Amino acid sequence: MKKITNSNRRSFLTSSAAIAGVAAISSISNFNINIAKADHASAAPKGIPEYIKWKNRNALIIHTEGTIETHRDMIGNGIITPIENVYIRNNVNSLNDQQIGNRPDWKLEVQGVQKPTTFTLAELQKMPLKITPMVLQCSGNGRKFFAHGPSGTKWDTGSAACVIFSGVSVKYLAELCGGLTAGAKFITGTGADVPKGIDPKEGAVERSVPISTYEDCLLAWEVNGVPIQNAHGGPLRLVVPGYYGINNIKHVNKLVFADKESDFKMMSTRYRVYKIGNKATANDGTCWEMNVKSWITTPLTTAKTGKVVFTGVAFSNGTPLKGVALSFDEGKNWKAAKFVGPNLGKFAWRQFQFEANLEKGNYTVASRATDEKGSQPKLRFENNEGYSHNGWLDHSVKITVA
Ligand SMILES: Nc1nc2c(c(=O)[nH]1)N[C@H]1C(S)=C(S)[C@@H](COP(=O)(O)O)O[C@H]1N2
Ligand SMILES: [Mo]
Repeated sequence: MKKITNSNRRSFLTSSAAIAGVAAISSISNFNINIAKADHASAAPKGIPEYIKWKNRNALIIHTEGTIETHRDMIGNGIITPIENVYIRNNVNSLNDQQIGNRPDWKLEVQGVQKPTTFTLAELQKMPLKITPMVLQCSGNGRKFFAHGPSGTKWDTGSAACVIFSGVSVKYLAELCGGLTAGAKFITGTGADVPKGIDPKEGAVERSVPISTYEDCLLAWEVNGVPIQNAHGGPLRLVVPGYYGINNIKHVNKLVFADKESDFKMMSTRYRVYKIGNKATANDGTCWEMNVKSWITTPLTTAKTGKVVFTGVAFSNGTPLKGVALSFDEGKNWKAAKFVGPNLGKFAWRQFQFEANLEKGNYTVASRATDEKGSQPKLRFENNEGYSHNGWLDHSVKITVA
């Protein structure tokens, strides 16, 4: 087993930057009713796997049974992505109702605190609420642009969404358990969706994030105002705002505060950012904080001459956004777009718009977001697995104006 040394470890963001409800008991039964509706809609639309038949077929690109993305222009214009349109990425099949059992009885074990305690969902739901609008994005979003053909789903822009998670603060829970044990440097969450017949160390989704996320993390049971569906990790999900999708553990049943990262494969060698052709090691950067990113969502192919309104989204790891600019000449000149709609907090994305007056012709239009730490780079950062792509050139759109 590889010895893990944490001192020289950095999140990919850092390394790439260097290179370039308080639910009353009575309402818990309603939770079950809502879930039943969502997970048991009458018939699955064509091409939609049975376990997510409640999803909006028109909004989705089905890569495989467990990897489904949102069309670039189907995230909606209301900042928050409708849950029927939100992407799905499963390493392991989602738990079904039978595996989950009676939802209020779902158990979460908390360790690495003064008084290790196991809580039920019903108990968590009586605690003070923490509500966080945030971007959920797979670390492989944009992988389709990598020319070396990395294995894994060839996501375009659609393994990303902006959603609102509601639950209880991880810090609140730890304090209820007498506080952290001395020397806690990481928060580790484990999913109950352990593949059958495989050593959990090899197959279970267990990830660690730095203790610096302590104040932001939550254990969520609702998304966009409804109980978290099975496919999105119900009944309880660890949410780490500003961090890539994989750190947001679905079906979480264990939370550990420790001085070391998990030695499970999902942490030690998966989701590592390393040179093309190399093998992953636990010393390569891991997919933690998201880098600053934006993309245009409409128009994507054609427009009429005259006034053309470009719309898109921009976000960061929580570092305040300064703005978004558009270029029609591959980055020689940039013009400021304006943000529209309310700011839902540092972890949510902002929608931007830009009005252009365009004559007949072909245009390549790029968007570039800037936060207080810097701007999106022009090019992707090449890496074996095709992670963390935030280059503006690949994400530009080619529009024919007629
Ligand atoms: N337990 C568990 N958590 C998980 C996963 C999983 O397969 N099992 N997939 C991860 C990955 S890679 C991503 S991108 C997000 C996807 O979340 P979504 O399917 O709700 O959109 O969940 C993460 N959390
Ligand atoms: Mo992911």
